[in-house]
Amino acid sequence: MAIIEIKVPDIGDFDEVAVIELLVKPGDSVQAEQSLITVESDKASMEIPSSAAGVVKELKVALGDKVKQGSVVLLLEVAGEAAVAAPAAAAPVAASAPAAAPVAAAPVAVVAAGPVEVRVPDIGDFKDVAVIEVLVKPGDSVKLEQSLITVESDKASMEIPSSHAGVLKELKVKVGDTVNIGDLLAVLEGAAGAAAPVAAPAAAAPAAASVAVAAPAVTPVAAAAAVAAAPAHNPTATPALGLPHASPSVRKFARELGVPLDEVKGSGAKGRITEQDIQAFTKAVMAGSAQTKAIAAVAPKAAAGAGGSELGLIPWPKVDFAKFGPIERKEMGRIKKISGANLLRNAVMIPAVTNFDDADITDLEAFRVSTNKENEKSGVKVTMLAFLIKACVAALKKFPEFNSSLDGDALIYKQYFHIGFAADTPNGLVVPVIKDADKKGVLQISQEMGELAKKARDGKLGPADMSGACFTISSLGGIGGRYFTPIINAPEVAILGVCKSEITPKWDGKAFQPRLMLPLSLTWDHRVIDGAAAARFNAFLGQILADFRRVLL
Ligand code: CAO
Repeated sequence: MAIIEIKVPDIGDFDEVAVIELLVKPGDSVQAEQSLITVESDKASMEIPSSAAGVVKELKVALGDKVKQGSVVLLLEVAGEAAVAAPAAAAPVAASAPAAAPVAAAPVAVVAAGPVEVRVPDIGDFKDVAVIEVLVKPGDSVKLEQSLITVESDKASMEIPSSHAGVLKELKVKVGDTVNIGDLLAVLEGAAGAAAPVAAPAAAAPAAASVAVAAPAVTPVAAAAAVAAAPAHNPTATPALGLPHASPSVRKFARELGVPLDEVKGSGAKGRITEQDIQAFTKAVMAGSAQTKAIAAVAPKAAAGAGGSELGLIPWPKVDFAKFGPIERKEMGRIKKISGANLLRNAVMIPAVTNFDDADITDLEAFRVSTNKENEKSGVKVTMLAFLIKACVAALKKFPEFNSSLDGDALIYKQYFHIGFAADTPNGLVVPVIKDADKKGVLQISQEMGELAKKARDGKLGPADMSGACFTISSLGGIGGRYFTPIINAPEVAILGVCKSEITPKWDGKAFQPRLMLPLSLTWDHRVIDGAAAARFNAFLGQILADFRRVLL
């Protein structure tokens, strides 16, 4: 047995960084490379790993301490002589995060007349890091060093800054992609007035400019920007960027449990979310009935296609598909994983029933078409969905239990009317929310929906855009189909699905008339609502859609 000092390795140009999290305590057994502490500068956070395996004897740092390269983190009791030599071997591991600093750093812009490619700079030992946030969109004016995307490994999150200033012409990555050094991120139209190049290679090879120019000119400021402005650790940036304030390991832990970080309240310094907060959140979700506990425990695993035994079910079938033909395995994107776990919980936990009905929208559609003709120049297109939102608000007012949520044995009746709408995006399903739809006109709702749907497609929706809904509408009307059984978006108690309207012959007492009929599929939570109320809700909705003047009554 021997006692060795575990020190902060080379962390690039970070001079003094604050210890913001202690991940181990005396008596803990740690593995080589296991993270010991999290440190944070104003631009980045990173975990400092152990260079050897052993048992923690004594912590030499406390929360809030400032450390730099060489500072002793803790004393570790290691087995045998071999382990004593380990500290030297630790450097490559620990150096992985800061290795990005020297190369990615240059605050030097190239004057570029034509398009300039911005590529992923040297990000050290990080391979195949996931893009978890896209911070700019085509048309944006980008400043030199402005962060373009956030990437995340299991040890660190970092923002990748732009190597040039200019107008963003094209984004080459999206949320869920994985990137490596040299990958093309964006194409910029070079801005006049950018600083002159200091390195010959940049001028010679614009495509490689971000990396080539960067290397020679390292400054501490630039290094920090390049290594990783982890917005999760910058309280002022957090709300704007919509990324929760938590370390990479905590975020990984939350992902493993299927916990939506943006719903967790941080109890750490500066509102930081800790592992304990995730545990407490999970416990709170599970605190309901025994059934709730079982399902909360199984949902994330089952969503991943594993397990099943926790509910007393037979195991998920395991098939070697390659035996039957060629296959390709692709990891599911982040949004799909998160929504999958939520959908499964909602499908399993809610005793849901779906009522089908049809609404006559012949006159409403004619009104919508003529309104759009009149408003052609305004650029705002009135959509059927906007009318549906308004009609649903009227129905929610008439049937308040549809605007409630279960809270144990009580019902919370909401006196506000925020309506979510499902939006199909390249990364999966998201549900942006029109706030206070009761106070807005159909034109304003149409305009906001257009903006939110665009934000959704660009992967730019923040938690605020997606929270607070009372009721959700899922419209497949632009695509097709007749009816479907949407899954309730808990803790809401109902969801309306609409499909493609169709001219249908309707008997008016004397003759068949061609009427435009909109198929409605209303799914409701039978713990809160009963079948008669659901039939009345649909019938009322039908009356309003048939004659929209009733909305005023
Ligand atoms: N019946 C007939 N036509 C309809 C219709 C309906 N119920 N609803 C929309 N349309 C028409 C529109 O009028 C439009 O036609 P024009 O371009 O000729 O005017 C066309 O279909 C396309 O509409 P849209 O789908 O782009 O617009 P929207 O306002 O209806 O919907 C949005 C916007 C964001 C909800 C939609 O794009 C979307 O993502 N839908 C998918 C939602 C989804 O995936 N739900 C499933 C959830 S469960 O997995």
